[in-house]
Amino acid sequence: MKNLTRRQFGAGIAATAATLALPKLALAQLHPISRELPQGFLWGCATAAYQIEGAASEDGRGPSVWDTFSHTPGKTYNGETGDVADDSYHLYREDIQLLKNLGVATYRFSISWSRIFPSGTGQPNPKGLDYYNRVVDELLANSITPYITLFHWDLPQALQSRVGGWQSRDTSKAFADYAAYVTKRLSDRVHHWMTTNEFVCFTDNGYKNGSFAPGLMLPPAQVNQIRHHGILAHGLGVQAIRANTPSGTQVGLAENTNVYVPAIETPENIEAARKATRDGAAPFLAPLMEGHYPASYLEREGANAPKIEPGDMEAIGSKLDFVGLNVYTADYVEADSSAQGYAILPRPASYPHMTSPWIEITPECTYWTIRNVTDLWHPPAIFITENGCSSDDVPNAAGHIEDTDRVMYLRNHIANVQRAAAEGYPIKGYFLWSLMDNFEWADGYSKRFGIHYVDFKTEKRTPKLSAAWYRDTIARNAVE
Ligand code: PNW
Repeated sequence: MKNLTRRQFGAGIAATAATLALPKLALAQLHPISRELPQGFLWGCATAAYQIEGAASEDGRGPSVWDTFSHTPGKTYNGETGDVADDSYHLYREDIQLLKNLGVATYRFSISWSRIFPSGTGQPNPKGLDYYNRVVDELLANSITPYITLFHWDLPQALQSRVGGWQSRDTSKAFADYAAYVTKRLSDRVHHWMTTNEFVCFTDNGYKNGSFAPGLMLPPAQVNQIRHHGILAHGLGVQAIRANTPSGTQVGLAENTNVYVPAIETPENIEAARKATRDGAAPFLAPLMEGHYPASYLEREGANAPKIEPGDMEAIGSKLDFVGLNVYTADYVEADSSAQGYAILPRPASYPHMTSPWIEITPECTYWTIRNVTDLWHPPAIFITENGCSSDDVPNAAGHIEDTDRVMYLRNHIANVQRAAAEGYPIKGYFLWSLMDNFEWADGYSKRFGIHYVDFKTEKRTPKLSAAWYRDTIARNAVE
């Protein structure tokens, strides 16, 4: 048989299929679709300081709002706290070996502000920085690139007590000082920085519905001002990082902007998903990318709209090197004739979710968040800075954890990341949440998100089936 090019072979199959009226599925099987990610795609895992470190009052660390909140009766599942968590403060070398065994190129972790500045501002605590120096050096010795988040919700309690935390713009300024201090000292070795993680979780959840620290329930005008101080901290933080690091340092953030998937991929619904994405991002990602709040947001909020000072929007709109997107779930939308131009579809009662009820299974979310954000704002690079799920992991008699539901979740989400890459969207890497089970905020230790099982009595780490699956995926640089 003569050698055929791929195209000739495909054409031949198509002709045969037409003659024999093969069902479409069989044709797809004969046409294997490439599942590869681009060369140099960055695979990683993510964690956050308060969720893994423990050592809550060691080496001069000051308390954060999460220490106070978790120690307040009734705020977290079973009153659980991050006092010990995964004890990664002491076991970080072991944790870096877990990363090494997976074959990841990068590790996203966060710095505890109150280890560096125990009272939020003022006198730094050198022992705090020493810990992160050790972590960075150990990562680099293992050829793993650090991606550091400066603020993953653990605001120094001193700032909450002194100025009301995010109620005051003093906190935004204090964040910039902290960012300057840390990046100046680590940027000889660390070239990728994220300012903040998930605005809505430390503003609305902390000060509007009270489900997260500091557990307040304030009226809308105050909440909008708090949101403004959150994005202002990011903006002042970007300026501070740029002023204190060598050129070439990459600055971005990690944001869980709402994700909208067109229910059917028609041009109208695709446009609807884009509009919904901008509206959903109105208090946070939209002003960062556009340098101003969307007019519709300011109109809707009216007298409750945030008070903006000169220079705020310039800082907030600082150019970023990348946008990190944390993505777990999405809503489906359709175009309609309403003023906003779309409807968010209600979910049928039968809609499936992972063990955390808020993670409704929507694997298309990774593709659509990358596409919507790119089409709206064209950032130079995008990372998925978090994606993963909880699972009711129970070791079997042999001690194995067969978390097939997590493998299903990851396979489908990463396939959608691959789709975005194949279509040319600027998706550069993927950080799985999370490296290991950890303190899941208000859910305490009741929800496990790790691909390594942690026995919280002994601190023993055990790779789950999903860790083996992820290692295999990374080795192939493809999703199967
Ligand atoms: C993210 N929700 O938080 C955080 O960045 C992580 O620290 C966290 O462990 C992870 O996702 C898993 O929860 C979220 O209820 C927590 O919509 C809750 C929600 C979203 C994100």
